[in-house]
Amino acid sequence: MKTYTKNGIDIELVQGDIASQDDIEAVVNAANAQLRTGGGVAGAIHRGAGPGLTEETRQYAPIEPGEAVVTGGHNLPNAYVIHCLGPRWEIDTPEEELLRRCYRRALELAEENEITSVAFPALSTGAFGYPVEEATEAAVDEVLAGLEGLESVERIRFVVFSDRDREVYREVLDGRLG
Ligand code: AR6
Repeated sequence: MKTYTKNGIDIELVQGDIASQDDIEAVVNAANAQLRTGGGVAGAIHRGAGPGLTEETRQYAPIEPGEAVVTGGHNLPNAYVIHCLGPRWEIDTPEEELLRRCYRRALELAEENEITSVAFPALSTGAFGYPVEEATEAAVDEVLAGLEGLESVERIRFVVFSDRDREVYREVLDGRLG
């Protein structure tokens, strides 16, 4: 794990499984519009949470790109899941604005629920096809832009799956915060 600090907030970079972040209060799901299970992050989160999660999300579906909703964590080691629908590359436009809105809305929901720690996967960069370099810059810049307004959130973690994604995040975070 690599840790950076800005505005008194810890920003962490971890390589691993979003469904195994047991020291984090809220994990973010790379959701689909129906808020059901799927591949990648959504599959891992729904498997870890169990069927109670789908029962809870049903009332909120469908959501639009850029939107987010919060639920309990059920059988996950986290109290909350914040479900974000990222944009599909070259389909949901403008992609950068919609992707940034996901990160912003997730942090707003964390604040409304007095959550202290949030872990984000690399939204939209898997099945949704958003190029990882551009997505990482948008993610990091939007999170950093929102730090000053945070009162309850003390720790934000980026969770990446692949070696390559770790390198991309590392480079962007070092460039902004190193
Ligand atoms: N933990 C952390 N990161 C992961 C994990 C995991 N367990 N699994 C994959 N990744 P994706 P999207 C990485 O496809 O692009 C779903 O099927 C992955 O390598 O999960 O927003 C939903 O149902 C990639 O870097 O999310 C939606 O339909 C990143 O997480 C759609 O895919 C995001 O990949 C959402 O697509």
